[in-house]
Amino acid sequence: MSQRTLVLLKPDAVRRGLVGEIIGRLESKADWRITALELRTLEKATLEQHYAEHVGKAFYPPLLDFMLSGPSIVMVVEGERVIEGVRTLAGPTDPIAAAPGSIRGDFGTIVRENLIHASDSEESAEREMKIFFPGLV
Ligand code: IDP
Ligand code: MG
Repeated sequence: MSQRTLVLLKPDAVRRGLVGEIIGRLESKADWRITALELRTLEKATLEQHYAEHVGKAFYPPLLDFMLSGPSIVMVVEGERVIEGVRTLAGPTDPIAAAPGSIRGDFGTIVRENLIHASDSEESAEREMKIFFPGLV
């Protein structure tokens, strides 16, 4: 089942020079391809839409500050079961709990700066792709 998902490489990943390493892992999965990609400093309004489900939580204001702190890579990845697949490659939200071999498990230590965002369902993917790539068909 071919799908599309919205992936962000967060400002920590860009600052630390991990873009090539992380994209390499995504590209190495059989049949997956990147169909849109941009290095972009995200706007506050965009992030407010993207993280709307987290408004009111204690981690929300510092999360937005962090996401505004430098450019991110914004991309769409397409391929077989890619929504669940990128979440698996990323690992769980807390990088210390994430298994070695996962992106968060290999490179992260603190929860906020966990390197990557990936849509968590078909519904989220559709919603998020429209936020970041409104022209995408
Ligand atoms: P996810 O990115 O694994 O889907 P969410 O629960 O949707 O995780 O949270 C969105 C992002 O907010 C996380 O990736 C992380 O950067 C940040 N975050 C979530 N929970 C916490 C927390 O308890 N402390 C600090 N930051 C958090
Ligand atoms: Mg999430």
